[in-house]
Amino acid sequence: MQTAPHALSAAATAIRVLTVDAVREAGIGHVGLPLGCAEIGSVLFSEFLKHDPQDPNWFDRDRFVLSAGHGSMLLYSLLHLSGYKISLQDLRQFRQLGSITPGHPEHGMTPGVETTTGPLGQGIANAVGMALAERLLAERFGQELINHRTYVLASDGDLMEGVASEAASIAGHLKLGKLIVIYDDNGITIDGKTDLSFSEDVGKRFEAYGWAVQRIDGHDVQQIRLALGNAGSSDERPQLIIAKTQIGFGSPAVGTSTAHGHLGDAHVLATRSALKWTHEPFVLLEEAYEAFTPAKTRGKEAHAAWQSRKQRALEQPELKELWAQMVERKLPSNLDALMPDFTQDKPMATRQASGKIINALAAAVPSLIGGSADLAGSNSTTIAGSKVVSASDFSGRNLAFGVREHAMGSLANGLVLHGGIRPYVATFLVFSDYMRPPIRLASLMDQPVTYVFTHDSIFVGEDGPTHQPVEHVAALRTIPNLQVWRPADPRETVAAWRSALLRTGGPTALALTRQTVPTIELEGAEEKARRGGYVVIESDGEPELVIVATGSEVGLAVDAAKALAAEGKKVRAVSLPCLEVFFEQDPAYQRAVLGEARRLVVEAGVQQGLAAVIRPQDKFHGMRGFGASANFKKLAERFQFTSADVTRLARDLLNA
Ligand SMILES: Cc1ncc(C[n+]2csc(CCOP(=O)(O)OP(=O)(O)O)c2C)c(N)n1
Ligand SMILES: [Mg+2]
Repeated sequence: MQTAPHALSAAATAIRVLTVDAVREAGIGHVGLPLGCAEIGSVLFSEFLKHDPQDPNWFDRDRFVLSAGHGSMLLYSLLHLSGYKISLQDLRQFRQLGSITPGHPEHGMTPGVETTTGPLGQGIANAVGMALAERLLAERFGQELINHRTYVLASDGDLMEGVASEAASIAGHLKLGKLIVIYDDNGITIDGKTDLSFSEDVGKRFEAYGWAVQRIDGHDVQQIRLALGNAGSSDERPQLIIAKTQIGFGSPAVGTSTAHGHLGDAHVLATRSALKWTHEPFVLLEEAYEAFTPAKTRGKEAHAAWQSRKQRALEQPELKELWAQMVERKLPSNLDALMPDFTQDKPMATRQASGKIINALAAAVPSLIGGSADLAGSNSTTIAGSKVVSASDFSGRNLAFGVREHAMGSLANGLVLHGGIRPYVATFLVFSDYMRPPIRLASLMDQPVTYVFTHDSIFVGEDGPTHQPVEHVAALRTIPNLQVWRPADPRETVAAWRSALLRTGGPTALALTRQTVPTIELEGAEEKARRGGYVVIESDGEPELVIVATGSEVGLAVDAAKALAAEGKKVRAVSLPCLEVFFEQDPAYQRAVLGEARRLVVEAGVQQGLAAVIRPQDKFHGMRGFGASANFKKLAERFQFTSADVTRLARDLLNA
């Protein structure tokens, strides 16, 4: 249904005045995109977007992602006009402390904001994850329950970023036909015209990825309407609508990079007068709201119809259970019983243990869907007996991301934000840097993504220093709200996976070994590891020295403690698989584990991440530079990570 022309035009004007007034009130912000995309936003929200502003979490709503998060006033204005719980007062509070209208859209802060955007390229890549989630769930629950589109508004900067290319390439490959990206092709970025640095034919590029491409004038409502209608008429390929717009439309700075940010007072006044707007700031006409009234009614009806379809469908007990497990995130009550019992197994690499855990849980945790950036075998991430997801078959649970770590991380955010899926994604730990931006965003958005990072130290071996992480565990530990586990053996790996699955408020990174590690011989090691740190070997009496280690170095600490005990020394060995969890324990427990004696802290990585347990009187033994290309046993000798080395270092410290 078409919105009446006068109402559409009133809506576009309302977006423009709200934007210039809110940015002026804040003294900072971005007007260019909202002024340039006011028609696009109005047509999309009033005529196409399937949503129910009364329930921003309706599961089968269309998703809208403003990938160019700096244009947040466009989104806030549209949400306000559409009837979400964002008042004019909230808009007046744009960018103020504690407001629900922060500088860039933030997930969880504003009703209707699907994901946190601002770092360019992330939003469009998140949207690919959301569109993929839709297909995966539609396959499982049927089109009656899952059938929605994912819309994106992306800018020049978004499409310059490499992650957008990676994500668009996957979207084309998987033929995610319900993904519709509108490209705000205004030819301007902060430094000036895009021809300074950007001259490819974006349309041809996306056509080459397998997308359908349309080109329109982004200020012509009829063209916008036709293009969105076309895009929605076929689900065969993802859709790109290249909309030529004028940044800062209506302001004296139109078409220039000056319009990207905020305008001076004179420009604000000139813009208001060009729009023939004489009302006080934050006063709107009824006509502007009128444009969105039919969409509200449609959304409400569609939502109610969906509710009754859902009720009927979930009368089937299996579907009801699947809905609870996937959409409502219900975990099996016997999670611990499902975990593999490694007590009788021969020693193995922790990546191998992780693979066994994933497979042991797969049947009971259907939301667990994931994969690797072309290293599924090495990362042990494949769910046996399940297919690789492809354009023609979304029933599988193994996602082949190709060699695209950055997009993999961003897609994982889209998958988890969409709901219904507990994604895990994998690569070598050394390449975690390639996906650091989405890891940071998952942490910021409190989203439970699990990262399976294998080959976690120099003991990768012959692939050499390019493949040997030394600073990565430390670097991951710097990200707030990310829990980093470096388990020492299979049972600690169980504790790590258990923690990742039970976590609802943030992501978990698992740093897993390539090489076989000795099994910790301790009753109840898994339960103890759940606290993030525990005593593996207690000394006979008050310890004179405590050896603290993580991951593959715990075995060395154990050997050293035993060897020194034989010499009559009192040495305790402590395993610290997850610092973040350990430091959540009560202080008395932390003190009891770490003790007062001097510490030798051992981890085959750089020192920074362990600073919290290293006091001036303690000693760190780890890596001070990069590794080398050799067999891992030779590397252990070269970098002094043998049991004899750790025993000697401990003895030195005892005698110092
Ligand atoms: C990854 C990343 N790099 C840099 C920035 C800073 N930044 C914000 S907007 C922008 C470019 C603006 O150009 P465009 O994306 O075309 O938006 P427009 O000015 O047209 O609104 C840049 C570099 C950012 N937000 N994210
Ligand atoms: Mg631009």
